[in-house]
Amino acid sequence: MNEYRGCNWCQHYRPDGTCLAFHPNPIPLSIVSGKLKHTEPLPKQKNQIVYESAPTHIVYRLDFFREQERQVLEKIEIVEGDITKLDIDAIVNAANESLIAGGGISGAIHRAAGLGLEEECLKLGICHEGSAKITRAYNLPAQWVIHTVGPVWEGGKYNEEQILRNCYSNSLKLAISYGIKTMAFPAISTGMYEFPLDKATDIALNEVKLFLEQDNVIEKVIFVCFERQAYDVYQESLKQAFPLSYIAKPTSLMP
Ligand code: AR6
Repeated sequence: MNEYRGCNWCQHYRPDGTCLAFHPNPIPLSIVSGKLKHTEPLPKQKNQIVYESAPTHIVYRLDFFREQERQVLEKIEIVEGDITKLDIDAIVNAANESLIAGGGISGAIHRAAGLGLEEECLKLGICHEGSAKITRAYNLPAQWVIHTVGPVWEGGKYNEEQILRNCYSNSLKLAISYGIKTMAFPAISTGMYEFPLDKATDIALNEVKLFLEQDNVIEKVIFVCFERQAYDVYQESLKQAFPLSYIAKPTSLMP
């Protein structure tokens, strides 16, 4: 059976023959190297990593992506705790369509904010899945609450993943239109709505990353985990979403 040891640059194993360095739009290794087709190694490659000199423009491109990724990563934080305690511009509520207090995080936010929040929410009417609405935060330390309604997980057949993406992108768009610079997200839909946590954290990090790549207004996005287990899952997703920052840069392309 053919052995494959990974790309010269990211040195990461990709069974599909693409280079992780170019995630989320990976390109075939044969194009990255410009020479070898790494998915079908030559006999002399057996049991050794093959190094070859990289065309200058490829190295330049990789450095460019690494720097771009680093700038986005600096704006992301993952913390364990209670979102209602955060003294930042906005916290996001994993709400229900009527925006009234429920269990889980929406109950905690409404309790801490006081009745003013519910009164304002009632005036806003229905908030559909994937959409977001904004209110003042009343007794909370934050200034604003962005309410977004995640999908109920039903096995993934009803566009749940796209709806969850919309929750993140619509919350971020709304934040920008209110001049919000620092905001915190909970793990939307992963409680009562039963969206699988690992899928949800991948979506959350990738959607926020995509957004921050295009936007310079938001300075900090905090992912708040209520439990240690969620924190660990977020950390794993972070590595996947920012491969260039978590994979050691080869010191030399030629041994
Ligand atoms: N701070 C941070 N995260 C929290 C907090 C908190 N104080 N409390 C819970 N979480 P859920 P959903 C986490 O059920 O799945 C409500 O009743 C929790 O551990 O609050 O989107 C609404 O009214 C979980 O990871 O929201 C809706 O009816 C995540 O927040 C429905 O539940 C989301 O859990 C929404 O369900």
